[in-house]
Amino acid sequence: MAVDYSGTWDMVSNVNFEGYMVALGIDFATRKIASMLKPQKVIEQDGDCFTIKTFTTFRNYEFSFKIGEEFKEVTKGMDNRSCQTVVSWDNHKLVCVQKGEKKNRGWIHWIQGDELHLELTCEDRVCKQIYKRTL
Ligand code: VL7
Repeated sequence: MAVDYSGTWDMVSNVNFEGYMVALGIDFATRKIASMLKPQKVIEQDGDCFTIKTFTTFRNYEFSFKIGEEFKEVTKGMDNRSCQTVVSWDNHKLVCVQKGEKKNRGWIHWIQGDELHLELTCEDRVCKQIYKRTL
């Protein structure tokens, strides 16, 4: 395995999370709370099988997938929509497409040095987050 995402990662930067949440239709009050959060990601990777847990003091989200297998994802605790979701490798990047009511929805993860990068897209909004490994 050329790249291993496993580990515990703490958010260090979050650009345009507001725009991403607006695109998802998240209400004002929830956006104000969510914008203050510093999520922690716990990723378990076994070959092509992943579990990504996103923890905050407000809400948590857990999501498991196998590369190339499309399944129904319900974004519970976020915008509570159903998507047909599939994650693929693009070289060492993890590319997720979330087909559903929202156009152009998905995310990309990659590792750069000791950083985990995440780009979240919905419609014309892109949020860019960076995480560092917990020491
Ligand atoms: C993306 C949340 C905003 C509602 C709560 C905010 C709590 C934490 O898609 C994500 O991760 C992928 C890639 O790592 C794996 O599932 C999580 C979080 C964006 C969208 C919606 C605000 C309310 C957020 C659970």
